Amino acid sequence: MRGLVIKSTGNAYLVRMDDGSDVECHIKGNFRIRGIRSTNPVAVGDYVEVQTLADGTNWITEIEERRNYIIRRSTNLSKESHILAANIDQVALIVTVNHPETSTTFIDRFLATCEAYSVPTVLIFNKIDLFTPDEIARVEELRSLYESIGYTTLAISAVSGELSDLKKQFVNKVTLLSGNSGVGKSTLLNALFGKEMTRTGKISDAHDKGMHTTTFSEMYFLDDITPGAVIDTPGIKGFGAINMEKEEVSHYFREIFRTAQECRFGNCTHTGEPGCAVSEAVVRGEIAMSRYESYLSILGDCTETKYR
Ligand SMILES: Nc1nc2c(ncn2[C@@H]2O[C@H](COP(=O)(O)OP(=O)(O)OP(=O)(O)O)[C@@H](O)[C@H]2O)c(=O)[nH]1
Ligand SMILES: [Mg+2]
Ligand SMILES: [Zn+2]
Repeated sequence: MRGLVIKSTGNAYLVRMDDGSDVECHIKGNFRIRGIRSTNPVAVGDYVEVQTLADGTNWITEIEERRNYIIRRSTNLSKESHILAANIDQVALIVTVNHPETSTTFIDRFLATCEAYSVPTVLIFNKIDLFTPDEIARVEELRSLYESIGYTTLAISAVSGELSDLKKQFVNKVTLLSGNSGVGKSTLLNALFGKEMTRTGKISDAHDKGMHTTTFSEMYFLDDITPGAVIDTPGIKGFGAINMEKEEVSHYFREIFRTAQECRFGNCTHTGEPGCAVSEAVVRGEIAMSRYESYLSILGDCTETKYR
């Protein structure tokens, strides 16, 4: 019978079958999907075929072709990658300018990956109840930067805020919640539901970082957003961008891609070539230095992977 994977703990999967029942399933050790090398062959959001054996155990035997998915390498150099979720309508990337601080490199690497897989992304700046005026100014500065590039952004407080604008973003869509540990993904999920659906954790006093409280991915169904759903996932540290060709990287930075049309050379990598419109726009402040640095950092990974 067919079903939808709604929870993944790494070694077991919870599948909502077409008849509405939830069934715990396993996969054979040698189960692999052609062409994708990942630590998890099956992800939340996958539609699968399940067979029940005589001993009552349930096994995933097939995965339907994915409409899309988001994949990341755990570190820049690791060859193993991990599928965050499959068949999603959008990513809500939760970020915080402090407690913990999400780096712009992380944001940009994440955004570039979503561009590569053509998944729309909403940037959600959380914990605004907590911030000093300077930190609020930083939130506004980043929001206007990403809005100017063409992203939708929101500033919210998952603990004390009014979330109706946010909820509108989730209606009729399957949304993947992602971000660093401790930014408030699970807190936001609980706030959307108005009750405790999943555990949340403290920020460590010593490091001002999350403690990796959520250890599995799970899809939650909320009446108000039906037929949409929200997928809470474990916090992630680095974001090693997926394998990209050097020439391809600029395609995933919208403003760099637009500006690159004016570069003198068609194969310009925007790293010091004469007549480079991108470098000029960076100097004039029309392209943010932080974005340009993120672009260079992914470009660096490409070179590194190639010569290893
Ligand atoms: N002041 C304030 N605290 C928040 C807000 N959102 C989350 N927190 C707190 O931040 C801490 C971490 O929240 P979680 O929801 O567990 O974070 P997470 O992103 O799910 O973290 P992982 O599961 O480890 O990836 C908790 O102590 C929350 O109460 C917010 O908007 N304002
Ligand atoms: Mg969590
Ligand atoms: Zn150029």
